[in-house]
Amino acid sequence: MEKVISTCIYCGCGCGLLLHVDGGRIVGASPSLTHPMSRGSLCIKGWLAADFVGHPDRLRSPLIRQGDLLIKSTWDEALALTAASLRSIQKEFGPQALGILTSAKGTNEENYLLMKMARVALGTNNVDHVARLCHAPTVAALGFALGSGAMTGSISSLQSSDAILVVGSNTTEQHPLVASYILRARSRGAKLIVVDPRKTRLAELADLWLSPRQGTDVAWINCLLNIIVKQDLADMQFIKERTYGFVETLHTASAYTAEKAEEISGIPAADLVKAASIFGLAGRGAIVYAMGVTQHFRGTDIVQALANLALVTGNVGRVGTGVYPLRGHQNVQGACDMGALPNVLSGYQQVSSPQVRAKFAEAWGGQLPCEPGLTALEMLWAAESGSLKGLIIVGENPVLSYPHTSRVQKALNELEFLAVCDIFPTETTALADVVLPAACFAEKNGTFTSTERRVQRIRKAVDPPGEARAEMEWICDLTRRLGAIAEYSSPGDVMDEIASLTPIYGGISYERLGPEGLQWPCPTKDHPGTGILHASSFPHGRARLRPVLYLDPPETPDADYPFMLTTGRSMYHFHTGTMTRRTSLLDREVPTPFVEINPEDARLMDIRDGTKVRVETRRGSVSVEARLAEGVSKGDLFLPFHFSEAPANALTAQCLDPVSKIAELKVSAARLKKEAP
Ligand SMILES: Nc1nc2c(c(=O)[nH]1)N[C@H]1C(S)=C(S)[C@@H](COP(=O)(O)OP(=O)(O)OC[C@H]3O[C@@H](n4cnc5c(=O)[nH]c(N)nc54)[C@H](O)[C@@H]3O)O[C@H]1N2
Ligand SMILES: Nc1nc2c(c(=O)[nH]1)N[C@H]1C(S)=C(S)[C@@H](COP(=O)(O)OP(=O)(O)OC[C@H]3O[C@@H](n4cnc5c(=O)[nH]c(N)nc54)[C@H](O)[C@@H]3O)O[C@H]1N2
Ligand code: SF4
Ligand SMILES: [Mo]
Repeated sequence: MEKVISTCIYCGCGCGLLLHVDGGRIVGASPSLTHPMSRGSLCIKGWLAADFVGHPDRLRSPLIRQGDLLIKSTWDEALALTAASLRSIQKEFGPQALGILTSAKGTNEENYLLMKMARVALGTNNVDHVARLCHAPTVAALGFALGSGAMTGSISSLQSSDAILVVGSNTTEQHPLVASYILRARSRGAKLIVVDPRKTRLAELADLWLSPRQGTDVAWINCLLNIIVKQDLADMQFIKERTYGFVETLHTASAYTAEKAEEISGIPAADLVKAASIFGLAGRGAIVYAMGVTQHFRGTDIVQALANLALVTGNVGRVGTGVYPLRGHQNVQGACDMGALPNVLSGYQQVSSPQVRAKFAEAWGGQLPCEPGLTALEMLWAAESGSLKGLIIVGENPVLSYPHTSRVQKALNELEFLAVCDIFPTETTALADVVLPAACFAEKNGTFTSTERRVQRIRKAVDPPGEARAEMEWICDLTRRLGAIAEYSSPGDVMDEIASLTPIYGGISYERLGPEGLQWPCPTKDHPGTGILHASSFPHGRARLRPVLYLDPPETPDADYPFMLTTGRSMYHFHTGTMTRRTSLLDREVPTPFVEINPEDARLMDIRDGTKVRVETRRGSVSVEARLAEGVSKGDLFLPFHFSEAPANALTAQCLDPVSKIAELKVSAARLKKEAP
């Protein structure tokens, strides 16, 4: 049996794993003992990461729509039709009528080639991906505050913290290996504060659990900052030497007394004082956060508030300190790094800069559009209104994963041409004119960049099924059919080009990427990579504090819709379930959709575990089983979005954060009805 060293396909932890191959077939996965972060551990999804690879549902040949049916075709027919359709739209309506949604499941090389295709072959900056619904507020707020949207430390650095503040992250279930480092710090004596409306497993293990009302985080974060400064626990030297904006920020935060913050967030004032003193007194404090922070209509402000808190306490740039946005998909960090975003090229180089455009134009041989493009949801709105006509979707399932399902379906149906590339048939491939079958992570070469900025290789262990191909082949083929240049001999060759154009990846090459990978910034071929950012300075000199005000969420419970609905995840499934619902051991754990409800609320409505209920919002309704959960606060409901038979996004709205354009996915007013048995 052969063991091929690779990287896990699920979450941003980026664990190292070995794929076991026997007779040309994949038979299992096990942890890499030498991986610098995961060190011989994997969570349940990692152990089972190879299970879906040989599943009989895999897409095996390109498909072309004929009426209601998707009919088997050759690659040449599918790509010829795609190229002809895109070219005719481009000719009639201009390049802004086209767009690409790339994949956080794809490799760096694939994301780079897709954003290049958008820019030089289609002539548009309309390129984006699910980071828009995930950490777009982080990219915006930390980019502004710290000069880089990435995690400032390394995951292992967390074990040296004295106090860890975990906000809106169900870490043990969604980033299990990060949780193991937090718990290691905890067992060393570090103080753990968890802020989540739900009592998560980590909250149960915390020194202090704060349970805010959904969407009120700015109030308590400002309050902590205020108390810390008033109690003389701020790092005045750090503030003076390394930041701007302290006076204005403190001025705004001073309005958030413990009493005021209690009134807004529901967190008892005494607990806020306790949290401020734990975090303020810690020599090395770290802030870890995820979707409970970002997926709000003012997500950018909440991230900024957390950055303010880290800076005022001097907790950036040293081991055990830092701001830790937990990136979700295994390569969402990389997809952003590669410039699969409408306003930047690879390495966050602005498309609006003439110098940047000239550099890429020279390397690529073509002109680049200068106007920033549309974000993911804006592309769908443009499709709905008829100004976007042609779209390529690679490795995303927006019909289930984007908010307001009926509107997403309508928008995709309005398109003149839709091509979708996936490894499985999905709710989104079902709407396509052309479906392209992809090789999965075990069937191709490339790199993923984990949440700690670690660039790591994946390696081909087995052949893809049927006619399925690594994306690189068809992306280059289509780019050429559209009249641009795309000649590469291998993914390593693409990485060499990325390195030559992208300063933070400048020293990265396949030759250098051993089992440990390399953490960017890695600017030169002899640079060892960077574990901790901002040790002595920030990319723009000093960090920027910015005052943020609390605003009520767009929808709050009322007499018609008395519950506060939040959506999220379970440990056993990944997003829209395309892979985990085809992994029998995972599907066995959570086979059906459910909504979590506080037992007391359930009792009042005569609802028991397993009672069929209908959850309704102003957008739509779904039918699920109730699950009584002590951890869910009274008046709240928690609904995972993994299930096509009860799509959570039928209920969510498309209310966007004005800066990052993320949607409010964590707060909707809802009502609950018992269904007839
Ligand atoms: N098993 C599994 N792991 C995954 C994924 C998966 O689908 N399944 N997805 C990956 C991806 S892409 C991502 S982005 C991450 C997401 O990882 P997480 O962000 O940890 O997951 P979520 O369940 O979306 O929400 C996190 C928590 O936010 C809390 N929350 C909701 N509203 C608020 C609020 O207003 N304030 C605060 N403070 N908390 C709030 C919820 O109660 C929930 O416990 O997980 C990654 N890992
Ligand atoms: N209500 C609600 N909605 C949410 C969220 C929430 O918390 N609540 N969270 C949001 C967040 S944080 C995220 S990240 C998104 C996730 O949204 P998506 O990324 O759209 O969800 P996935 O189901 O992970 O879709 C990935 C697709 O890639 C395919 N795939 C896997 N490997 C490959 C490959 O190698 N090549 C290709 N071409 N395809 C591949 C999979 O089969 C799957 O169809 O959902 C967002 N939507
Ligand atoms: S923690 Fe994340 S990367 Fe590690 S094995 Fe689990 S799903 Fe994979
Ligand atoms: Mo995500």
